[in-house]
Amino acid sequence: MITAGPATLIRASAPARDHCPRRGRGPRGRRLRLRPVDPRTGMPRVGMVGGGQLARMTHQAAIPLGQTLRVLSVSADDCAALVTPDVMIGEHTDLDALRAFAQGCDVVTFDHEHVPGEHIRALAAEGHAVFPAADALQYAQDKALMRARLAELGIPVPAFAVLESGSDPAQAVPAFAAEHGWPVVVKTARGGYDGRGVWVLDSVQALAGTELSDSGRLVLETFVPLQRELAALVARSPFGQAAAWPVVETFQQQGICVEVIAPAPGLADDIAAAASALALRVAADLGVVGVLAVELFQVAPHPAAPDGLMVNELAMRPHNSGHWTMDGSVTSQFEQHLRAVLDYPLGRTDQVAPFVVMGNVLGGAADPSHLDGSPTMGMDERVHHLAARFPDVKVHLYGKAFRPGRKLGHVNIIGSDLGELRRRARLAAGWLGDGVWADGYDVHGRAAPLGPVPTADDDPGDLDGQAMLRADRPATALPDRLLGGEAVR
Ligand code: AIR
Repeated sequence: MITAGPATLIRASAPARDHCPRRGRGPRGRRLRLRPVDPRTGMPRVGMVGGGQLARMTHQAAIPLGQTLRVLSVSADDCAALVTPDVMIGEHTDLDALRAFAQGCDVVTFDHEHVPGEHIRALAAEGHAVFPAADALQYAQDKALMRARLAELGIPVPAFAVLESGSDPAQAVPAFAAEHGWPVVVKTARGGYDGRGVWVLDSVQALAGTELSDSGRLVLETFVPLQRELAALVARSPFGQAAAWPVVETFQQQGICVEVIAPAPGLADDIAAAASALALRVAADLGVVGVLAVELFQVAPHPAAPDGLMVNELAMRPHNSGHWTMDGSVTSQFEQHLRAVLDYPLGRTDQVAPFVVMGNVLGGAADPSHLDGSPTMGMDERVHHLAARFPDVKVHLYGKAFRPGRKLGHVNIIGSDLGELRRRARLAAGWLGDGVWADGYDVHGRAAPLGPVPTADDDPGDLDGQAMLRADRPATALPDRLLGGEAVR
């Protein structure tokens, strides 16, 4: 394997030279099935099981590649179902629905990890190309399997124990704590995400009030004294080509990602390279095809983790830690996932600016559209005000119904002043999520701290007292203070 800087395309076991499996032979001379392309376009049709935001953004990436994305969605109102015309309504647990869905798809892939492995195996046995394959995906579906396999590969993971369903957590958790100390982190082996299915228990007493005994197989883990959380995102194709994006720092609140910084600030080059190499190794050893996100803990280096890196979670699909790539990398994770599952050569993963900050838009405590039962500040109006205040912030909304804490979208911002990028990303994401500017900024300009001073030049009808970007006054000709809130704090 040739290793290079984390932003560089990394070749795993095969070069990036042109290869076209559709024309005949695969990597080891294996004859590959001709692809049943979409007859309307002559281009591939990719099927994505699950209609959430990841499918929605994958659809966005499929369009310029000329591809058709077909989505299997449980509801016509799911985010991806709202934007793709090639949508089938069905359950991802229903094998017949999956079979009907896979017909006419060149390849089937996933927006989440909830498709049963036996269904994926059945589709593959019936001749469908499914990536990632069930043998790889099982390690992202089942934390107990993942921990055991990574430990077997010698990859650092927190000390853990598996508690089979039916065992008594009231005995096993204190026994684990006696060996490893409190707190004990308990995770459901399957099905949890975004903080769901995770308990941090600091005493025997904390066990009461949890529903551990009804939660199936459990993984018990030590509470790692981490310095920070990182994520290494890579992609791998069936041909064996692999690429790694710069390693990022991620920030969580109540188990939900709220912010991502690319690259991870202050991460030593050798540790960044070690994190990328670790993720590429996991991708190759587990036979992953598509995007793989490796969530990492950075800890003080010790003999079991000499680089100070431990694996927390794996995801084999586009991942929240890679949403920054939509505006911040030559190739977005969504495009790369499509390239990888179709066995195209992969795209470059370089960053397009020194820093990229992603802020998640999470539903606040109450829907700002209905604070008192009447529409007060709908999302459309919030986007409008955001655009006026921060024209450099890129907005990605998922078309989801409001729920407190739900991921409704994200914002990206690129540049070189990290502190300023973070400030804007946080303000923007918070504003979209709960309709409140955390710094007290007043959209009507009356009490904006350090707000812009209107000049005679300003159009009195301008939104929020700021100059609108008008045709007769092109953006480039506007003074900086009117572009992007330099003076709009
Ligand atoms: N997702 C899948 N695993 C983790 C995440 N965040 C994405 C997928 C899925 C959607 O989140 O795109 O379809 C579900 O979001 P929600 O808000 O309905 O729970």
